[in-house]
Amino acid sequence: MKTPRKASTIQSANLNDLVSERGEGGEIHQHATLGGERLTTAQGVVISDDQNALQAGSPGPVLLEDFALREKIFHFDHERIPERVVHARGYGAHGTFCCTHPIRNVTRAAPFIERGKETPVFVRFSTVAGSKGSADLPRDIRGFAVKFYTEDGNWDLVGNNVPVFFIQDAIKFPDLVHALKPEPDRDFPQAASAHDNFWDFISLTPESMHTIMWLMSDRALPRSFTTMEGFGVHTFRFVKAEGDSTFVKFHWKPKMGLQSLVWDEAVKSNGADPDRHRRDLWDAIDRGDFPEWELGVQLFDQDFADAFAFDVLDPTKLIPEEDCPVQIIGTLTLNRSVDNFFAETEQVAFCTANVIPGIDFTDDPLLQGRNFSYLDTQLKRLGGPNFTQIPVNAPKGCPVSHYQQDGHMQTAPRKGRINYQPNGWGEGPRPDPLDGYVSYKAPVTGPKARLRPASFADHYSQARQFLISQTPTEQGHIAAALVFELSKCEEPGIRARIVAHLRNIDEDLARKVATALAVKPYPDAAKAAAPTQMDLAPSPVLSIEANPINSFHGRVIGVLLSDGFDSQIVEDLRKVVIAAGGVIKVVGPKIGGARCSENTLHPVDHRIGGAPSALFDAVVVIPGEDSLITTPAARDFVSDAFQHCKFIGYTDTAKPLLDAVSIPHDPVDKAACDTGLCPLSSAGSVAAFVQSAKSLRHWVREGLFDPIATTC
Ligand code: HDE
Repeated sequence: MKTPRKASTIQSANLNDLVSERGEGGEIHQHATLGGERLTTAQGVVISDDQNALQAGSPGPVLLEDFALREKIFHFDHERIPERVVHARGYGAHGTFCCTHPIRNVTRAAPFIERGKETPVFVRFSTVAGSKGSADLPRDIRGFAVKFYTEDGNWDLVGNNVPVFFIQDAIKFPDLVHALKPEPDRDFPQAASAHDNFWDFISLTPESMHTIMWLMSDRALPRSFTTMEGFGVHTFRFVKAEGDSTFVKFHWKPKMGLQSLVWDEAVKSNGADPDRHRRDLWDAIDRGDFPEWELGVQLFDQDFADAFAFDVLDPTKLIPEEDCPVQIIGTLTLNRSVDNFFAETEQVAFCTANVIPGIDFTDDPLLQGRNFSYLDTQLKRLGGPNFTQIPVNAPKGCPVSHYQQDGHMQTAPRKGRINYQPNGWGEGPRPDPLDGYVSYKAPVTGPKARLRPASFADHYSQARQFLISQTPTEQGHIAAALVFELSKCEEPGIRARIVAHLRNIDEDLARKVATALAVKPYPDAAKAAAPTQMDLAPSPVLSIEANPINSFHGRVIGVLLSDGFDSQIVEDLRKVVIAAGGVIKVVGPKIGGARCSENTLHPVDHRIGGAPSALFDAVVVIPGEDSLITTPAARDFVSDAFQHCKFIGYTDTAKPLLDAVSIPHDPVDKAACDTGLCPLSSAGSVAAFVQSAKSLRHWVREGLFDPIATTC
């Protein structure tokens, strides 16, 4: 655990730094006091005054020769670079990958050959659709890109938080992204798939149905970066020094377990804290609670691939863990936030083609297209071919030696006369045929043609398998999400076409959606290139709810209180929550603090109204003299927590507020928490509350609300 970063304080000396004085003619001179670090131009010339432009007369025309003004504004004018065309909104951190179970028997890849070996990494999480300034919690897939700085060069595992993708061939990607992004005439909706163009494209792209099930599921509303899985998506190859190859699929598994928000909560969270995910990661690293993921691999050979029900090169398919177990091989720890967002998170340049000896590609057509795209996009975004010299992109721990030269922003020119090879000067780097990167000798046969393999034809079976692997609650969320999204489409034909696809996945789901959207007549099932396999077994690991984690680590409890509150309860709660690795945030009427029943002033983290319960994993309600029943934001706080199925701890003093919003609380003597509503009166009851709150949601309560009715 590291010592938490000290909040930066504004030194009072700095406040007095700028001195305003009257000159002889009455003019105002603003200048800095002497001492401390000196301000310079980018050329290193010390600046005497950066508050007043150089003018002829006072006031008078500003002179062209004012190089300090010209340089400052020139640089400001060029501060923006093109944002990423997808995954524009992202957040990164540094960390370490530690190998826990070496797999030398399948790969020579440097990070995986020795137990305890540490490889530095940089990770960037992102949303796909929204622009750089969009909110953190739209319904969307998340990027999970990891750059490993190995001694054999940089390896980028550029994955997502879902294991499958919308399309099977890279040539469709620009259309998919155009359809998803804001519509070109009106430039809305921002960061949302709920619009005609997206669903029109999807309704005409049956191969996307599996990923659509994931996008409509709770996976698309992660509680934080630290509670999502990551997947390499494609099948890659591990290669041994001797050249033998094993297929591999990569999985990141969060140590905090999987956790997601419900839709209404995500919407409110976006309003209350659009930076929720980045703040959560920053805060966790800042308090020394370093987020961790395990890296797992599914390893299989050609025989497995041949026998598997789907093509392992089809990126719209996953391999169920039940069919091919995930072997854990190491741990990723994020332990250092960036020093500068732009320099690191914005300029980091990932590329699927960045591989190291021991890792190779397969013929997955999407992966092949990506290998082309990423280098190309970096050239546009970063303005030249030398972006590999930017520190966050530069290899660490291995020499870089080549004859590439010149170009924009060259900062690492080769010394001397030799800039080519072979050369007879006996100088400069040479290829190493023994230890250099050798591509796996995959045989290539077949005609040159624009063909989709017949083995990619089944578009519905795994969509169905995902659906039936979800709990009834989660299935309800998928139906509600489909209804919400399609209700935002203006063209009724699009809704009907989607229902036609749903009929190939699950008749119940199709009916529910069609009924809620009044799709009439009920459409025939879409014509399928391959019939749905109805007998695929559910894969329980695909459910979030079915795989709870018995821990409160990293979770946040929001405590709603008012003056005169019972400080003993807060004290007891703090002890239990901190011992469980969680965090408490106090929400009170005034940010200046709240007085307890003993009249002591206690700190308050958020003002009521500034922090709705959507921001917390569980809540405690302990008003004092003011019952808060006439405070609308306090009423929303508890009624939202109830509707979002959160665990609610409350004291007797909270009963009027619960009554005011019709929350049927329990009598105090009832066994704690069996309805997710937990009376608090003692240290024991507080401990029982936190123990119950580990299960995060009291989903049974959702039965009181019809998610479809509330979303359409
Ligand atoms: Fe990307 N993708 N992608 N993608 N992708 C980009 O590269 C692309 C795909 C993913 O944090 C771009 O640097 C094509 C699948 C992540 O900087 C671009 C295709 C998966 C990130 C690009 C795909 C991803 C990107 C935009 C279809 C999951 C963010 C900016 C063939 C396995 C990386 C950039 C970061 C970014 C192209 C499909 C993940 C345009 C052509 C599948 C996590 O090059």
